[in-house]
Amino acid sequence: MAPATDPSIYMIRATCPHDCPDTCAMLVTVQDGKAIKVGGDPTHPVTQGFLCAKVSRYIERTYHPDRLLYPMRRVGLRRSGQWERITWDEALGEIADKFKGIIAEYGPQAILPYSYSGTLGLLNYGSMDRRFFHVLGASLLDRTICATAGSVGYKYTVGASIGTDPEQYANARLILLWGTNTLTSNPHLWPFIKRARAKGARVIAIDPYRSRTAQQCDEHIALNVGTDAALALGLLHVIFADGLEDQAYLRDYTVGEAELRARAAEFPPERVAQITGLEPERIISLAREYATTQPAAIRINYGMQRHAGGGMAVRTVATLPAVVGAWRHPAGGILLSTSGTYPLNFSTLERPDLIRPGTRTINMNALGNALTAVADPPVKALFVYSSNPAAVAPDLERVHQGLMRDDLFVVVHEQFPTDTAEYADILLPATTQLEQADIHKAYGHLYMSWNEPAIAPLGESVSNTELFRRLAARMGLTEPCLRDSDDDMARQLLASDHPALRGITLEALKEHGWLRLNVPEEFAPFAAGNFPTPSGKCELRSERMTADGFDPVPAFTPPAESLQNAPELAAKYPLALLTPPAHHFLNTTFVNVLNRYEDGPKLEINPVDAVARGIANGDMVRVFNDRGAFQVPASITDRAKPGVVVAPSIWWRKLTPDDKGVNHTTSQALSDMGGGATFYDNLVEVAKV
Ligand SMILES: Nc1nc2c(c(=O)[nH]1)N[C@H]1C(S)=C(S)[C@@H](COP(=O)(O)OP(=O)(O)OC[C@H]3O[C@@H](n4cnc5c(=O)[nH]c(N)nc54)[C@H](O)[C@@H]3O)O[C@H]1N2
Ligand SMILES: Nc1nc2c(c(=O)[nH]1)N[C@H]1C(S)=C(S)[C@@H](COP(=O)(O)OP(=O)(O)OC[C@H]3O[C@@H](n4cnc5c(=O)[nH]c(N)nc54)[C@H](O)[C@@H]3O)O[C@H]1N2
Ligand SMILES: [Mo]
Repeated sequence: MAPATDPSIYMIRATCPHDCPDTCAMLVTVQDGKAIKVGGDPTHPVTQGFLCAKVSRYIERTYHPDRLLYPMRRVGLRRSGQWERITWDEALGEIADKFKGIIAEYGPQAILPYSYSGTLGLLNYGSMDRRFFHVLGASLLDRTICATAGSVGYKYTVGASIGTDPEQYANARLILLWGTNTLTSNPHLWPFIKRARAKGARVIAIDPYRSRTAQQCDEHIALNVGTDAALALGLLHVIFADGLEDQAYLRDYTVGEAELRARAAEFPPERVAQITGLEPERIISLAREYATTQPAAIRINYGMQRHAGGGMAVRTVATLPAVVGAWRHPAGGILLSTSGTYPLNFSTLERPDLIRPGTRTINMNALGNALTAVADPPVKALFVYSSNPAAVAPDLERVHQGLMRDDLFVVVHEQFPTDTAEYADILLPATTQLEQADIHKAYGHLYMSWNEPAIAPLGESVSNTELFRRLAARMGLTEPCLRDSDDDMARQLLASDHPALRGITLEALKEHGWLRLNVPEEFAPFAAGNFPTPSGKCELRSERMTADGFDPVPAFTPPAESLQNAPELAAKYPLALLTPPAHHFLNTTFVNVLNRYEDGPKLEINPVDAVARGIANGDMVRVFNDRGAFQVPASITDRAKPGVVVAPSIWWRKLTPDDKGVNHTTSQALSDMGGGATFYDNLVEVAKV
């Protein structure tokens, strides 16, 4: 960009890398080689000139005194915090030697990469690392910790992660924020919701917890945890019973109407009221309001799918817009994620063709088992980057046992001394977004963007792509794609004849910073059918589901840990624990930098449940089940309804009272679809310490 009047001050176009639907376009002011300010790009239609409460403090994070700046080798006992600084040459040499030894003795599958969403930049999220581990022959990691249950469920109904353009929410007349805390986890959608409201739209939150978002809505429907599919079937029951469905849309653009009608008939309001804990009258009135207010837009996100029945819940809720014909309108329909709108060339980026046939896959949610119970071969080396599994993975007691194994070689590539970094044998310094190049798509809008490095890497930190280029060279791997530059890989990713990418070249992105996909301004993807399903229609009945062993018709699956499915467990552990993100944290990112804005780890508990246990506000409580326990102060509030306790998350263990986290109680059990995590399907008991 053009320099400002003082030539030592200039602005760089960057992109927020964090795991959030908003993927903001940022402007970074640099003076004498130092970043001094970050702001939201005022010209970007979704960023609209503001950054969230976290990323607006990105300068503080970048230059934080705790940044890891040099490679280090563990010298004391694991977790003793004793390190010695080593050179990159020594670090790479030691990793290469260890890997070669493990491969010789156990084969390459004894090496497990573990990464997730420290950055969503497409190069640093997954490119050179994937190529490196594929060529090596390492075990594959199934990256299922966040979104797979919902994505798979949504695809059965709609065909791909394509939905309502978030900018169109401004024109909706009714908005259901269903299992999503928009103000915290998707804040750049809120201005569009506010515009809709200014024009008279009503906004309803459907969430067991009175979240920050639910507090701001016109109405909050506090259903029981994990009962969304039952509510959706109840709404469908009323819609069909009252004849409020869009018959032409159903006839022309769906398959399975008869089966869906039959299923919905099994869910009269009285039954649904029992399951969801809502009044039958409210179920009836919500159904009528939804079916008769057009355009009606539903925003789901990933909250409702962190349950055993999460895939089916999303699949079921996603049938609603077709039944009432909401897809006819650009501002109607449903949005889970816009990911599927981007026709990017991921196979040239990640090179799955380099995977050796028969290579095993390890589900990242089962890390605890993988490190303690898997043989043939056992995991002998764990390489963690862009993730903090010692805090974010479920069943942390098992994860801890695994990470403490003397015979496990642990490498961690990090920006900060996280809980996971403490287990490392070799700790490598990672650049932040201001120090690395990347290319971005979004999962909550329709723009691509470029991230130009604003400053030189601090200390000796390197990006993920550079790390794996260096390691590949050091290990003597000769596959040519292991030498590609970041620009090479960005070009490979964009190489596509698809009309949506027309004009979106690396050069154009570097020049303009961000560009909208070539989709219509008034994007209404399914106004006239064209669902990317096998039938080309919205699949109310799905043959693919039958083939995959599921009920082909929308259904309600109660939580695995519920009175209905596990009465003995529910008697022992009667409280459902939810652990959604705290406002100033991004999973565990920012926790060390911004915890002063949160009032400490805590457990929100309803007065009814607190009194029954003799717990007063501020008392230290122990939250526990058979998997583990953690201690936090109790915060008595009716934001958590009776039977539900809420621990805003995810605190660094080292900042909690007992070095334990919420995930000491969560389970490695997987969701019905996609091998997803079940963080919110978690029964506990609470006692005063
Ligand atoms: N500030 C901030 N923003 C973030 C994140 C963050 O950590 N911090 N994380 C990012 C990531 S990785 C993701 S995946 C997204 C997640 O963002 P969201 O999809 O919004 O998901 P969660 O915050 O997990 O949960 C949202 C809400 O779902 C509710 N919920 C839990 N169980 C149920 C249920 O059974 N039914 C219903 N209807 N609601 C339920 C919770 O009470 C919570 O208020 O946000 C992203 N944005
Ligand atoms: N109980 C409970 N557990 C949960 C959730 C929940 O709601 N409740 N949410 C789940 C969800 S939705 C998700 S997505 C996962 C998220 O889990 P993770 O993907 O592990 O996300 P973070 O905790 O943010 O940790 C990312 C780490 O990557 C580092 N990092 C950032 N950028 C880079 C980079 O460019 N290179 C390298 N090498 N490192 C980098 C950051 O410093 C940070 O420590 O957690 C899951 N765990
Ligand atoms: Mo996530």
